[in-house]
Amino acid sequence: MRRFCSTRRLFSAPSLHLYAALLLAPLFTAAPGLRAQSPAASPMPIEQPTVLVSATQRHATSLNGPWHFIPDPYRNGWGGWPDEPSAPSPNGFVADKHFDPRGPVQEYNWPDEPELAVPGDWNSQRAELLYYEGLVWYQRNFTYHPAAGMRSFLHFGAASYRANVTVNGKNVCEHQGAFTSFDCDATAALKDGDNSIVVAVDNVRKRERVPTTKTDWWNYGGLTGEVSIVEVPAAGFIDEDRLWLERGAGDHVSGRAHVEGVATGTPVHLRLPELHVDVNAKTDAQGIAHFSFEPKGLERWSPEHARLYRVEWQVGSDQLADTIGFRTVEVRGGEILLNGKPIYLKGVNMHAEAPRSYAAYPESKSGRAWSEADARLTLGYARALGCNFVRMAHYPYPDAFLREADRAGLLVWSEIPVYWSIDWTSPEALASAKSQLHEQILRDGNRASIALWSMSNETPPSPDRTEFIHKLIDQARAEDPTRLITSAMVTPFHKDAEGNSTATLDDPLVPYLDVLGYNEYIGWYTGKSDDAPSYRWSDPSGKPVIVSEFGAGAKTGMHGDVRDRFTEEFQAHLFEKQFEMIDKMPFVRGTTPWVLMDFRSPTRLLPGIQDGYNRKGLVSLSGEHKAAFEVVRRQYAKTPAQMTAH
Ligand code: GCB
Repeated sequence: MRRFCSTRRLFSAPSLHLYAALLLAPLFTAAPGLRAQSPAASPMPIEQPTVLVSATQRHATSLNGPWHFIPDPYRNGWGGWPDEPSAPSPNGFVADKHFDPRGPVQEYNWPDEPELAVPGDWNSQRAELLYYEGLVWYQRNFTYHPAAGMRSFLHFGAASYRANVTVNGKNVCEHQGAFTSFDCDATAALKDGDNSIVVAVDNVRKRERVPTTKTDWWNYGGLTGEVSIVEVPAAGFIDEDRLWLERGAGDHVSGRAHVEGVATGTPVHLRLPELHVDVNAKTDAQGIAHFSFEPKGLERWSPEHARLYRVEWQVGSDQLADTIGFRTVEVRGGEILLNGKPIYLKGVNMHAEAPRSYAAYPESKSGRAWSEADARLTLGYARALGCNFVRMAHYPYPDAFLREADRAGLLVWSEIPVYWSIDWTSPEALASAKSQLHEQILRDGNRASIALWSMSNETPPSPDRTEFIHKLIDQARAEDPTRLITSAMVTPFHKDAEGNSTATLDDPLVPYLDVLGYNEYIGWYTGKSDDAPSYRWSDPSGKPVIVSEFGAGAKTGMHGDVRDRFTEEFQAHLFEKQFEMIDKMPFVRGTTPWVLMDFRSPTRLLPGIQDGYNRKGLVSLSGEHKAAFEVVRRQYAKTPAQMTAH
């Protein structure tokens, strides 16, 4: 198995392999010193997880449901020193031992430990874990019968932030990054019959992690995505597949599939039955088969016509099916083009926060969203607002959200959690940002909805910051040249000669981006809502701009004057004035008000009003529309021409 399997790219260049290996090495390779201090460490080498693209489309054995858990603030479960080893020792909680009063000292007992629902963050399931940040051990038993000739991968939708996975006492993989999916090859550790899996999940915030120590959202911990076992033929299987429509005239579709474990020249079969496409290609020395064809009668995917096609891949006995839409996105001058035509992005910001009106498990109260039902409900609010676009702030969202966006015809801004002040000179932070970007592009590369990869949000300009993000931009362009690159930035305001507040969109990142995102909070953090229409904006780059955040807090049901903060009237009035200003900014090609729905944030403390929630939602967590919802809906009912007629 490849050591750095997760670093191989569909659009790879040889140099990329090398730098990815070097950069990701410190994250994933055990420091020799640490290993040496842990004499009881498992002798079995730990494989790095891979990303099985389209894993959720394969037949799988679900491991969702109740798992036992042990919160471990003193980190005893590692089974020895050091405090944070590269892998759990068999002396620790990974041992599926049962307490015996006459046996040796045993200070935990898995069958009697309490349970948490998986998927699910631990914070929202148990009052005593609401503020818990640290190490939690998860365990469950399951019966499994490995099929002959198959390899078995443990699929994790997301685990926040670091996960060490152990099967039957054997370490099978470690992953870092709270939001992206990963797959661990557990073939050698699984047994026929009863099995035990233990996952150490640690969500401690650290300076060198991405995101870092401060965010305006809850640091949900736990197995927050679905867990399953996915089987693929050992003789060879597709671990990456991607198809895309080329920019330019005609309907030219290109594609690639990587097949793991086969000889050069292995045939790969691709069918799109609705388009009567039936083509073959052979793997090259890297295991990649390249495709190129021009289907007749292709209907392009768009918000008005979210056409998806069934796609079937086959290599030997491995079969993989998906549904994929075909469209192009590009920038021409100051325009964003979808399928060659200018589009105005009527959007809204989101968090992957589950609404309270839907709970997959009765004991869960909102928390990190993960399911198709969460996606349908929240993206449904965006559709009701009249959106053709959502900004999935500030981190990669569950696969279910992107698939729902594909079906709902919502274009997507997808982001990595390079948020506020990252430790720009830390190699570990850069490696983490790169691996999260890589895993996101790998998993979501086939989603027609994703138009923009966002590299960052509100990062204070400095040469180190710009260099860090520039590296991410280079990586994103190399891994996916079919989408646009953006970042959400902020700009200071100055007074011009007439006393008007002015802003120039000239962040040092601008030259590297295709589309500029600018966040501003006129009327909330700066200035007065009524003054917004007098602000003067200039965009010297001529690039299209998305006003990527603007908004105000409002508690549902709180009413008062437009000058009273946290009333619905204040929020609605602010949006009216904002749209008056934005409609006069000729370079704006999209807006995403902050934010679709209220969400938990430990920094929002105002008693009786915030109570631990950011209240800038247009919708409350129980789904009630605030007055501002209607203001945004009315704005989005206008035609682009009405919005840009100055
Ligand atoms: C911002 C951030 C966003 C916050 C928001 C707020 O600028 O990008 O993450 O939640 O403001 O509510 O202050």
